[in-house]
Amino acid sequence: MSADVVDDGRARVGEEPAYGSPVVLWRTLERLRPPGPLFRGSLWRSPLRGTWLTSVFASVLLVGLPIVIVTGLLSYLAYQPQFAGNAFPAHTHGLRLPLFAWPTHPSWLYRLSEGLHVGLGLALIPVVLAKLWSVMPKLFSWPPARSFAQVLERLSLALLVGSILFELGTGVLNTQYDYGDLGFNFYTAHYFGAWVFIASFVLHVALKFPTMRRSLKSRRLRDELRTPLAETVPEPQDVHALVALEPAAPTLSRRGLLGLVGSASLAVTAVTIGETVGPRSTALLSARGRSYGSGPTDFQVNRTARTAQVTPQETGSGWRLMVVGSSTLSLSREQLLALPQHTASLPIACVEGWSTVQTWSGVRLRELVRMAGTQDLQHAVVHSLEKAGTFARAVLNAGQLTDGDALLALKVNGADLSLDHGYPARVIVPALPGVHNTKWVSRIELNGKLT
Ligand SMILES: Nc1nc2c(c(=O)[nH]1)N[C@H]1C(S)=C(S)[C@@H](COP(=O)(O)O)O[C@H]1N2
Ligand SMILES: [Mo]
Repeated sequence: MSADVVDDGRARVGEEPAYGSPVVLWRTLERLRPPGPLFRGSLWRSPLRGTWLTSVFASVLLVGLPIVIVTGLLSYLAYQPQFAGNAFPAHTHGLRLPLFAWPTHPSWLYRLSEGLHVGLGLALIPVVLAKLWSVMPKLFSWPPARSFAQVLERLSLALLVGSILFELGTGVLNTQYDYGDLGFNFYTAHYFGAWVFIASFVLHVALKFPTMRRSLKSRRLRDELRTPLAETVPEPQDVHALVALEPAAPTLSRRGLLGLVGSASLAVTAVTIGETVGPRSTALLSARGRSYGSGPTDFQVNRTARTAQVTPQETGSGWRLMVVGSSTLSLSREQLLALPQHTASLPIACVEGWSTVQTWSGVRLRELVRMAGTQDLQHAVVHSLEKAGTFARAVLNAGQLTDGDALLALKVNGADLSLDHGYPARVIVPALPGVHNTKWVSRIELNGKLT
């Protein structure tokens, strides 16, 4: 039996099913074809669909998606899930990567990796959609499978398509909702979805890579980019059953389609990149395109003091910072300001992709560690005045506590922190994910209890 039957889902009644497969089963399926044109392949008439076109989109994703995957896993590692309660999936069960102490150098490490994760993830959405469009007819091929091997292949495709859409969907929601309640834990969902995606992606690449390579060699991109609409003809029929059986006349050239998808990617980037580099006002698609007044404290605020239910009473003259080590310190803001001050230009890089570099001044965390004293510093649990909320506490590793630029910041850009930016004091540590730069700090427990 020829290979074209195996991979072609379209009607070929009368041909023999794959050798060794339970003939009756596939035959029966064949007869159960739903009525209407959808499952007959005649509805899909774009003359542009074909293995080469799909392979072009595939090659872009083959380069881009691994970067999104690796930076996503880096984000997981940066959250330091070895410290229980660090705002990351408490329930990752066996799905843990080898964990290590997340470094503090270079200070832009998390800014770059998370900016790439979110920025590239968004820019690839048009390419993912284009590739799904290009293989649409396969979704409606009938019978859905002609062998058990094909059943498995199609199941893995369902997982692949389902998980990429799920990851893109949850990712976009998280960038748009300021950690609003999505009705589920974003971290857990995105993390487990990622593993389903990674597994099905690796399998898919392993199965399809030879086809993609062969197909990319079958036409020259340069020639396609020179072919106008008038000369646009369908790709030759092949075993992959993507080329329309009854192609319509082209209304768009292949270069037109590639240009459209490429422009869509560039457009997404153009209206989001401002949240990381460039003027923030250009970040039209970003939930952080707004302004926070003028002056030194005019930069992004996700969670305001009001939302966090932190009141001016709690942050007023009665506020004290407790540092619990071998001894327990209680320090007023004046006492903190009287300690040696250090200034550093450091980013806040949010998991949502936005970042901003500001000039922070305050007391070095290691100075506080020295003053309170501790034996064998492993970590510190930082508590906020905020009572509820995922980020009311964070755990820092020893390197993050002893880095010379790691601060309990009291000022930003020469001015007192604003209440929304964490007044009276907040944590700012180089290369630390935004979430762990705790605002409205009330207590720092050296080697404190992890829960
Ligand atoms: N107490 C407290 N600290 C917090 C947060 C918070 O919700 N509560 N948000 C964190 C997050 S997610 C980021 S990105 C940074 C900057 O957040 P902001 O934009 O709300 O200032 O502060 C972090 N510190
Ligand atoms: Mo964040």
